Amino acid sequence: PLRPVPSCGAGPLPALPLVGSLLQLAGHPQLHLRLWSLQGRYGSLYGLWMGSHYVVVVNSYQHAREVLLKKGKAFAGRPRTVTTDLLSRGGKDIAFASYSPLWKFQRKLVHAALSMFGEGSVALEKIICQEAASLCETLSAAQDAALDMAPELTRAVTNVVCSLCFNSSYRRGDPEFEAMLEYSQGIVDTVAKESLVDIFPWLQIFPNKDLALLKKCLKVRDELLQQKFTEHKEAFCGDTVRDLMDALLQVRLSAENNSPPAPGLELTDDHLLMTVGDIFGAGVETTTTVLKWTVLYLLHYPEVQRKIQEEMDQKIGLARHPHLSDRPLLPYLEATISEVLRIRPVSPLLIPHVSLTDTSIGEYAIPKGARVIINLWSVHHDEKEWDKPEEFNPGRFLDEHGQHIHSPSPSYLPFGAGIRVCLGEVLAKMELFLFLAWVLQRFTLECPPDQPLPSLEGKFGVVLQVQKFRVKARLREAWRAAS
Ligand code: HEM
Ligand code: PLO
Repeated sequence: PLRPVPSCGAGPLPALPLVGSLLQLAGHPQLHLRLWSLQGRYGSLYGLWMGSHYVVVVNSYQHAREVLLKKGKAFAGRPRTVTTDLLSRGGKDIAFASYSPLWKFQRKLVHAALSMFGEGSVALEKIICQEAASLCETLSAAQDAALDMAPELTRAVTNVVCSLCFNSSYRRGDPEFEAMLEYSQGIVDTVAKESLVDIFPWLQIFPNKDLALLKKCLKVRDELLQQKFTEHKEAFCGDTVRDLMDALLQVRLSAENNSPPAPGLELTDDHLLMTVGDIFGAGVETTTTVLKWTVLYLLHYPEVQRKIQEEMDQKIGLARHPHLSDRPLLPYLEATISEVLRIRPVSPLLIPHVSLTDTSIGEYAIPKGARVIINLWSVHHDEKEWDKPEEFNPGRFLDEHGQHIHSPSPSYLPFGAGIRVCLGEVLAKMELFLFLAWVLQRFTLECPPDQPLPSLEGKFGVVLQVQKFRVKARLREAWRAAS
């Protein structure tokens, strides 16, 4: 039923159009598509009630920019939900923690650590290339078989974040890695099952099998994190900082040696563990998902794959491996990655934001405490902004000479923007570029014969997942001849 919008001190602004009944969302597994299609009836900005929560849905980039950039601080909160509270021990991480001085401090620390170990560091490039080489070896060994690439892609990506977070890596078949694969899938399947908005808050009262699975998976994750933490504490001497965990330990040590931290600024063990857990979880699930989507699109669009390979043959050749410094030489590959991030955004509703004060979006009043969903799917599929948005066309990101990449529309925010912008953008782009360049230099990826092309429909959840599919990785003739 219709309910009034909560009163708001933002002045004489009109209240938003209100979606009359939640039934309009029911039974639709793809929440982003449902919220997208409701625009037809309610306009691009509308409100709805989910249980006791007033939720505002933003479907246009003008409003998205207003929320994320222009009024970023007013909208920098996060909602608390049953599942994310379990995942983050009540918001002691970064992604699911609401705005606070401690959250700001955690972000700053991670940002500094990522700049130190990651972004642009020769050591990190070496690690990514090592993993890419190992991935190529596995593909070679599986020559012509119909292979599920997912576990190998995940292992490659996991080893990169593992080395950043814990200075360690996994071999094939490592039981700890297998356990991690299983728990992480369980978490992805259950966290925010009905979207991060927790449409069904009664989950708390009636624990069901999803909640039980989430708790079981978190137990395994927590044991793993705790073990890494203990090992690091024992080995840490304060001089050498090997990884993110050491960096956080060092901050705490120097805080202990100086004056006690200001109230509310104390980094507890929980904060430390949840922060690393976030980077590890985000680092693995997001980048792997994009790699899977890219491979899937290359199966559907062999001409795009051919063009990437032609560009590589011309600019790099086959006598050496691709380097990070080759990025400006391979605009078509970069454009392909950009197009995948547009057409299948990893996080189609971002993570919900919360207004921290009475404020406004466009000409509408937004009360303090409203949950704000930015529908990135709508922003990336807006017909007013994109020519044939349903079409996969990397060329749209290239200038007329095909030499430089640029976005043809400002309606493009794959990593969000503003105060809550993704912390891993630089790292993710390094990995995507290098892994894809290495694989496509050597292999042509094809749909196994006699099998239909796998579906391009995603499965909505905390990330937009790809359904399982198999690939034939054929060693390129040119590569065979050259080596
Ligand atoms: C948040 C996208 C990779 C760490 C986000 C958000 C998006 C996003 C859309 C939410 C922004 C918002 O709520 O306004 C992506 C995409 C990735 C990627 C498309 C890969 C292509 C990574 C990686 C890491 C990472 C590799 C870790 C190193 C985070 C963290 C947040 C976040 C910690 C929470 C930030 C906050 O709430 O303050 N990401 N991400 N992401 N991402 Fe990423
Ligand atoms: C993925 C499963 C892991 O086991 C735990 C985890 C931690 C951080 C989450 C990530 C999951 C999913 C993707 C998220 C990330 C924080 C930021 C990122 C939500 C649940 C995005 C894309 O917003």
